[in-house]
Amino acid sequence: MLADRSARIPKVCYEIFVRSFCDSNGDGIGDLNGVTSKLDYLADLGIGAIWLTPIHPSPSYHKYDVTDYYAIEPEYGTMDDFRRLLAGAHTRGIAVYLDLIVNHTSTLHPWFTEARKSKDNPYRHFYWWMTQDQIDHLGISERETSDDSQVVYPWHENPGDDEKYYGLFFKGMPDLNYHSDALREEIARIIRFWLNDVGVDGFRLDAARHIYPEWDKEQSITFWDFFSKVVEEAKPGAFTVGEVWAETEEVAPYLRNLNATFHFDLSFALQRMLLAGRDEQIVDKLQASFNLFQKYNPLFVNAIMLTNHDQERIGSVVGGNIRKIKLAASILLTLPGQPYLYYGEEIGMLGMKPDPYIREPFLWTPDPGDPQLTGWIKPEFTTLKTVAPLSAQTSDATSVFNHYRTLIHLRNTEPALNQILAPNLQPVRLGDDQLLAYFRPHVDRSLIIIHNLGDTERAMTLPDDKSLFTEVLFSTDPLHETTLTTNRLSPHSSVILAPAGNARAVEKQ
Ligand SMILES: [Ca+2]
Ligand SMILES: [Ca+2]
Repeated sequence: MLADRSARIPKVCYEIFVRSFCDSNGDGIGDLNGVTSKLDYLADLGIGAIWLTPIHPSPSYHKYDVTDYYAIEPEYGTMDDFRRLLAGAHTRGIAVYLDLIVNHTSTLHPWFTEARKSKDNPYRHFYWWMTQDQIDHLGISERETSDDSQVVYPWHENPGDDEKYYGLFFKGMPDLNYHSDALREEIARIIRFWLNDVGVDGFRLDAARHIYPEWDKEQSITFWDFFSKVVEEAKPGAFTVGEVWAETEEVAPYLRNLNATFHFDLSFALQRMLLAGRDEQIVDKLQASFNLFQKYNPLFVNAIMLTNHDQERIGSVVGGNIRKIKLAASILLTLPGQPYLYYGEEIGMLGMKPDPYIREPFLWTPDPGDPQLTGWIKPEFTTLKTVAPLSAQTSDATSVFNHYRTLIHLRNTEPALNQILAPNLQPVRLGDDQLLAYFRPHVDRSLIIIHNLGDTERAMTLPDDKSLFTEVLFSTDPLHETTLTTNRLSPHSSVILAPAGNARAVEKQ
């Protein structure tokens, strides 16, 4: 039964920041028809699902402040364009997840423009309102900053009003108040519209841990009882993946109602390990996480990523070092769970904060006048001087792109690698913290994966019970092409080993 359920869960996902991905009409802004034109590309890469950052009408460039949940942002296209995208994706076996922002709206959303008019407006209770006295009495005028919000003063003036409204992320993003049943009914309608009338496959859920404010925090977990019930009734099997940007212990309870949560602790641990060249007992930590997640949901999906649109790009984290960029991919794509690639990772895109510069245009070709190239921002990090465009990488067997592509296809075809439910992962103890080694047991064929995280060659000796794992299924180390011929592993190299007597795929370096 686990295998049946697993088969329906997309294996490798791809996050698209729509504005920066591909332009179809020459206005320099990435759009839905641009995404549709790249579905063959994504299918060839081996992608099973795409997560589109918000596509609803919004005054901001990132569109995380929605003004209409039933429409498409005109800069990105029309509802017909979206339906074509969806149909094209489904034809290719690619699921589509919509980024749904239910924590807050734009101040320009009609609910808020109504709510701010007066205390007796029917939409007033869709948001949080308090007088300064009430705020002071509860001691909630200031908050401690968190990874996902640097805001200290979350209460904002509504001119001419003695009550302030609560906006955790920004004064232009008032938080919705789910004590209102009328609001819950509106959200349920929106869910049903996208799942049933339009036909999306699931949602990526923004700010899932902030649905209720900090003083009502427990209710942020129970909110998802309501949400998942609506989803399940509307479209059984629709997928939900939540952004719970917090430590693993705080993330776990959200899995009671969400299929998946992003593993931020893992993302940061991988980044630290790549920088330090040392393992942090990550396999033991993952096993502990899985045990915890399992208590809340035996069918939990661990959504793993190197970075996303809110984090500095992995390429820049490792200083643009191509070997480390490949090593990062080798680790991500051999761990259990459902990996999410952030668009452009597969060509080694670079980017550091502020946010717009971790969301730069995808480089399709070396032509600065390429009509597909988005131009809403002048890139600072990913330029033709620093990153080889996709068209140059496809024909280069040693490129970052072909590294990703080979690994994704290996993951898609190797049951031990693509197991998502009941993650199969055990440590392989090699007694050297510069080596990261793990075992992926599977009835079809078990695999051992070994990475050298550091910049010196290391010796390795497999434990006695793993000594038959000498067939090289995949390697970035020229020392190991088809069989484990020496017990050395080159700097920043990875090998995937199968029991002797199996077929193999070897990557050129
Ligand atoms: Ca456009
Ligand atoms: Ca909230």
